[in-house]
Amino acid sequence: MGGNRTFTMIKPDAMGNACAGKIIDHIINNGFTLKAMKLVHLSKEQASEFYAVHKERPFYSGLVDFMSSGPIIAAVLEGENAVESFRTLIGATNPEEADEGTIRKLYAEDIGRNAVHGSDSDENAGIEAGFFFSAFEQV
Ligand code: IDP
Ligand code: MG
Repeated sequence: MGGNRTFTMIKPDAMGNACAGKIIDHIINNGFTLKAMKLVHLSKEQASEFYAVHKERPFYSGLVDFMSSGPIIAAVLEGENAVESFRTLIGATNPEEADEGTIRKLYAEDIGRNAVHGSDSDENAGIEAGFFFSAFEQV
């Protein structure tokens, strides 16, 4: 079983659709606790750095443009087996393939504008949380 922390972002599409509050409710109602939270507008440089692992992928420049197009909410979440259980809660990357009731099924527009980010490993959860929050900002 994995660790008890993961990292999420509410992406610009969900912020612009007034869905951020509903998504935060959904996360908390499914047993996660907020350990840090911040509203930020990433620069293109910051979004490029955050998603650098995808820089060879054809969707990279569109992803960077999208993620720097408006504010996001970044948050650290605590919950049992957090990385895996949060990815189950958000659903598949492509909302057309996401299970009913998942956050992406409910709120995402398409594979590019897919409402939320969820870390894919304990290691990346720590790295991604550190991108936005210092240790003392995480309760
Ligand atoms: P994940 O967010 O479900 O972990 P990743 O494969 O890590 O998915 O991709 C990171 C983000 O890049 C996705 O959430 C999505 O916003 C975007 N993305 C991934 N694949 C595509 C694609 O084929 N077209 C457009 N955007 C994509
Ligand atoms: Mg990913």
